[in-house]
Amino acid sequence: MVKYRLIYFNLRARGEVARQLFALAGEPFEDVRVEFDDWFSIVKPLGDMPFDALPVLEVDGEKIAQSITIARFLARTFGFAGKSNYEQAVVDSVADQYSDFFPNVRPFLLTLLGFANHDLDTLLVEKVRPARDEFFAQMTKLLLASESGFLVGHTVTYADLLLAEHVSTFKQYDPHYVRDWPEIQEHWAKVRAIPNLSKWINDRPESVY
Ligand SMILES: N[C@@H](CCC(=O)N[C@@H](CS)C(=O)NCC(=O)O)C(=O)O
Repeated sequence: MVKYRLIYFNLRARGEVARQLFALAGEPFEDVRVEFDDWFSIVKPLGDMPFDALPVLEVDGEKIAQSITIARFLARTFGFAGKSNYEQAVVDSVADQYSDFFPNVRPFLLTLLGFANHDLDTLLVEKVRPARDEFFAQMTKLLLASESGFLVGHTVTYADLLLAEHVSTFKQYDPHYVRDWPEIQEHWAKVRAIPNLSKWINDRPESVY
């Protein structure tokens, strides 16, 4: 049996989609959560992590870095990456689109964690919401064309997890975040209702985001 260790911080952030893929697949994994102090004083100086950042996934001791690459690897391994070669490409394109969108919300998230010092309300109005509108319009187009209610094809993929997890994070701080986006709200509810996932969400450790 393959031994998986996911090494990250006690955050959902860039580690959560990988954890959710394990939950969806019902696959055991070691959920290693490094304290920030230990990361900076002990783990990072060792130089053992491929690009000196987390998350890192160990597969029988072999390391993989980059959160989207980890998610894609697990999704392909467990069957949540799209059913055909074409579907896989579309799923990957959604993940890339999410990566293009993410820098717009990153300062907000860094401020929440205390690693930056911006005014959250200003960021929400001037940066996050305009970027959200563009990204949600793109995702809504996919959902309106979908027969299943998932972004691509007929089953849940890691692209659905990326979108739903983003929505969860920002609903916490902006209760009306999806008010004007009914398809995104419906998609979020559909993804979160998947039994293995909703069990994980209920049982997982608490974290800021
Ligand atoms: N593009 C990378 C970014 C990795 C990254 O920036 N990780 C942050 C936490 S979310 C980190 O390890 N920060 C601590 C450091 O850089 O020392 C990914 O998606 O995995």
